[in-house]
Amino acid sequence: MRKFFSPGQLAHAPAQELHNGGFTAHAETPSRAETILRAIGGAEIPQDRGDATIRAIHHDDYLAFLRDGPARWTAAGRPGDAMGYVWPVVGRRSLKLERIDGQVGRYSFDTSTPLTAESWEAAYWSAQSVLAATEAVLDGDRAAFALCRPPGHHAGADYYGGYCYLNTAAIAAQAARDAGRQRVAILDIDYHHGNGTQDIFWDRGDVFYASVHADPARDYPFYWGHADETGAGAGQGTTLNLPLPQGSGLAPFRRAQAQALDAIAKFAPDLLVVSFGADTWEGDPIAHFKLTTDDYALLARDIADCGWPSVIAMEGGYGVDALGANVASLLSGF
Ligand code: SP5
Ligand code: ZN
Repeated sequence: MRKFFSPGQLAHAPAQELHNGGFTAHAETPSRAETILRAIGGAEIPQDRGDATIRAIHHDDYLAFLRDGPARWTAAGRPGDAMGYVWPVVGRRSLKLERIDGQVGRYSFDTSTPLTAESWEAAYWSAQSVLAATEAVLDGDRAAFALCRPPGHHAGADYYGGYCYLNTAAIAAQAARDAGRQRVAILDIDYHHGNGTQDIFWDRGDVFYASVHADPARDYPFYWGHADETGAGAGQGTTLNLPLPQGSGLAPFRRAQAQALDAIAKFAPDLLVVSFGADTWEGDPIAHFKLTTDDYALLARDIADCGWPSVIAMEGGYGVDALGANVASLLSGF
């Protein structure tokens, strides 16, 4: 299987995140990518395929903010990485905000995701990695892996959060649509609900989004991912959320994934994007499922058995000691 990663994805390294009332070390570290690369025997460096597909998913003003926000934050005299401290309550208006402080709240939704001077470059190359993997699959490969880091599934069309800035799974799906694939499905098996992906395709009938994740009644991102969220308009019925309780291991996870795959089979996709998070691993420091390293190979075989050409995009996974083995296990199952 071809695998893609760019060294341009490494420099992004926020110092800390604000969580549970205090600052802690940022969990989404460059070492995550390094340990995965070692375990999978390296990766190809993607070519630069430009920003057309990125701009088809994300708003231009949002992309400009990702690029220019850190320099404006520094110019405003702020020390450290840019991070919001005021957010619009749902339904409040977003007016023409001039100060960086207002804009950073306008374009983000949590305190886990500082915006650094290196964030844009890393997110851009993370998107290039998934575009390269998508092209490989469009050209006939059964499956390809993009080591997306920073991850993507929490980023919406005009917001970042959850360690995510550009939605790589959405960019892959859009690239497949633009290449003429009529129906694309996204299977999201990160521990957390992929709120950004859901939002992006909420009212589109051409992209099916199915997610198995920790019940947002108890887990991040809380405000999305509940079972009654099913899409709207042309996308009514093309969102499927399968929340599971904390502590879930292989049996309930595999059943839920099978339910997602059944729904995707009825949709009959031309191509599948797998948003793969290894934060479902039993030892993950910020999550609470009980999958083992061997379980990933089994879950991957269940997906591969469906026979859809598949782009695998890396999402979360913070137990760095086992992260490489967990990713290698998943890829071996494919
Ligand atoms: C892609 C992905 O898995 N994003 C997950 C974002 C979850 N952020 C909320 C929880 C933050 C917990 N931070 C603990 C830091 C320990 N140093
Ligand atoms: Zn996650």
